[in-house]
Amino acid sequence: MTSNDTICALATATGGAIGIIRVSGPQTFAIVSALCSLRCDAATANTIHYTHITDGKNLIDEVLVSVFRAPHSYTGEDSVEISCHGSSYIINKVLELLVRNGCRMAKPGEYTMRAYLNGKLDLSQAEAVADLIASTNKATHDIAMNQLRGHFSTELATLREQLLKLTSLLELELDFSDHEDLEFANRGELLELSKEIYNHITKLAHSFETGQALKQGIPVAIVGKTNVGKSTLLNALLKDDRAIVSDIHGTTRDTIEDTIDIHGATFRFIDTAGIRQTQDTVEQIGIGRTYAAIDKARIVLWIIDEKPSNEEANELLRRTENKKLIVVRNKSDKTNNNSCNLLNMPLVPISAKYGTGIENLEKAIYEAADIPALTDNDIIVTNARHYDALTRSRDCIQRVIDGLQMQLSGDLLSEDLRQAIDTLSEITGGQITPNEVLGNIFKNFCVGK
Ligand SMILES: Nc1nc2c(ncn2[C@@H]2O[C@H](COP(=O)(O)OP(=O)(O)O)[C@@H](O)[C@H]2O)c(=O)[nH]1
Ligand SMILES: [Mg+2]
Repeated sequence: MTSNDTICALATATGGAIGIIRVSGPQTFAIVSALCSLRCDAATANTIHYTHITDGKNLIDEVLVSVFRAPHSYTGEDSVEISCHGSSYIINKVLELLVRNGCRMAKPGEYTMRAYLNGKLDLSQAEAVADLIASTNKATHDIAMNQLRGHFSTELATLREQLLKLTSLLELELDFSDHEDLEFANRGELLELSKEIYNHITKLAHSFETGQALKQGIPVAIVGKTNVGKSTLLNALLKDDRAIVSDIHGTTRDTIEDTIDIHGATFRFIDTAGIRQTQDTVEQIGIGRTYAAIDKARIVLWIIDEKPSNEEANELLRRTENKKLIVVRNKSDKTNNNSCNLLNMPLVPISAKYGTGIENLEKAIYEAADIPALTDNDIIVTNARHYDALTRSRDCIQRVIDGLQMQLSGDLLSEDLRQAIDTLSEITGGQITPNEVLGNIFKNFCVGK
């Protein structure tokens, strides 16, 4: 599936020392050769050549031209990368000359889209390219790299094989449908296999929550009474004076958010208004936001500076029922009473003001996040499109399971099975993907990728 037009775009960010212009498509070699003395079509694949770009009269730049031949290039087409000096004048001039000689300016993600259409990558790998470029820490980098290297695709292929096996067992059952004994003998096996597939897809779908959290920063709410040192802790974690610290109760009235990396994962800390009874309406709104922050958080740091009252403890435990709760005992410089019998929970002692115990706390936060060790084979779903396809496919399998349990006939079940397979195939683009879907995927890429 080759494209007719030859495209060009700047692939590097502007303002650098060099700019790399990518050209790809059937006329690449002819067009680039028209701008310089290099005969691209005669050049060996994967070689770099020093040459001059001219507009016919004037020398524009001394450049390096890398030559890639179809199908052994990123796009699978004949391609060239021109490394020129990073001047915006030079870059625009070279692009202008390329267009004048027959190129078209590339649309966002068009190189990767061509790579996909030429079978160099599947759709989930193509999306991983964008994730890799956008990755800002080790965790998001590792996930994108795993996906780019095809680990997710392999996992999906395994699921597809299991689904096909299920289909063939069902067909076998249909073939023998006259023999009632045989039909019942197979149903147990079918049900077993269906449940296995269901659990496998569920596990993948569940990883999306972690994937989202890692992408956006795992939300951590810092809560507690007024003046226990929440804002001081936020500043200590950020190593910056982000929040106002004072000994006046109710200083923090709104939530303040910022992110930091701990052991390669991004955490989004939310400092909140201290919880207390108050007549101040603005502060009351702030306390309302504190509760909202707890709801959104995955991890809650409950800061105490003395033994909390039963009332405070019950309220907090109630509100953090399905969260990871870390009880932080602040102001350890003032007193070293670090036990808290009332809670019967382990405490992390710190002094936010003097920065002691912060590393321990960071360790506890990282552990509470329960980030799976991203070894080579771990799959974490980060893409909403993939998550959507997984849940739809799982619904189909659920119908198969229900059908099997209700002794529905095989032809009814195989319809749901087929749909489950097709839905999973959407992720890698194994089925023909409509242009509209492709357009939506690649429009978020940068130009030149
Ligand atoms: N001695 C001591 N004082 C602290 C510590 N952390 C915070 N404080 C003080 O406690 C007061 C309230 O701190 P702040 O961070 O504004 O509390 P918040 O209301 O929970 O945000 C300020 O005077 C801080 O300097 C600490 O670890 N040790
Ligand atoms: Mg505060």
